[in-house]
Amino acid sequence: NLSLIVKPAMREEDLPFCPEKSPLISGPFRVTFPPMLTMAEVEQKNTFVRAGGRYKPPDCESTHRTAIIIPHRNREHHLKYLLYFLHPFLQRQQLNYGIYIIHQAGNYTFNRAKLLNVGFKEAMKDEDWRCMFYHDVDLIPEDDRNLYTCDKYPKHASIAMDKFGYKLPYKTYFGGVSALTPEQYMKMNGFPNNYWGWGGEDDDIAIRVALSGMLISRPSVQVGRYKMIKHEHDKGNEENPKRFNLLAKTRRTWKQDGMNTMEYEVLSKEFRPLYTNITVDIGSEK
Ligand code: UD2
Ligand code: MN
Repeated sequence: NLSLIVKPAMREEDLPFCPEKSPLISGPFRVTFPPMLTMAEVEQKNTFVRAGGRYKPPDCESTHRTAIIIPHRNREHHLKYLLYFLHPFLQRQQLNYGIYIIHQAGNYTFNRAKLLNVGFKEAMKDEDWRCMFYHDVDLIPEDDRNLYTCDKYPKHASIAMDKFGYKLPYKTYFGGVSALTPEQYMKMNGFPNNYWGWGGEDDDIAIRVALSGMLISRPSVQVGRYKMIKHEHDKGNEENPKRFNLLAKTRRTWKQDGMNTMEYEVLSKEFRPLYTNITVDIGSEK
């Protein structure tokens, strides 16, 4: 009887769980930018990544499902370098992950926080993600002990950046890279939709965390290290002069503005080799 000796192919459910601490993690690594790198080369280095930028460890079942949400417009050059470092970084952590680029359509003033809201909602339609990383396109982690998993409280991960001398610029700083579970995100009604242009939205998010009764979790300064790719202020993302007024009102407005009120239209969703690209019309300031 052949069925006794022919071993059925290994099914996914048969994989053992990955160990609590990944054996592939090695700590700090050097971040330098190969000058001639092309997206095609980054793709060739990452043939294990499935369409839409999805990955699962081949030999064990990950206990983590993390989506990376990246607000984007006109930064393809940075995106290429981020993907070059981030895919291997996440794979060394043995995560089940997906990378989403939320691309703002049109030329109207940029709105980072609203794009992050769209990213949350659209990514959750794909899969029951347990953790979302909200990630600037130009920040490269420098230590793979900086785990891309969620904590008991909303996590601010980019606490030590080269541009701020590898320390926090101020105590409640929440910009750059942060991570929330869907429950934490819903508890604070997501992020504000009304910060058009540069600045303030990260402080608003930190205020929402506090107003909804949560604390901020952080990795250690040795581990939460990032390099920011140098850049000028973008056209279409000028400093938002209204940010101070808006921040003064967050306490009164957070329940009426956020996850429960965002309006947008998805123009396209493409499963590219190293990421899912969602192009969205988020409208303009009312
Ligand atoms: C800081 C914060 C950032 C955000 C911003 C104020 C750091 C490292 N980050 O970033 O989280 O709070 O201040 O809004 O301190 N983007 C585009 N195209 C554009 C404009 C912005 O893709 O035309 C995206 C991109 O992902 C970028 C992010 O928005 O990394 C933040 O914009 P930035 O890098 O110009 O601002 P920066 O470095 O002052
Ligand atoms: Mn930046």
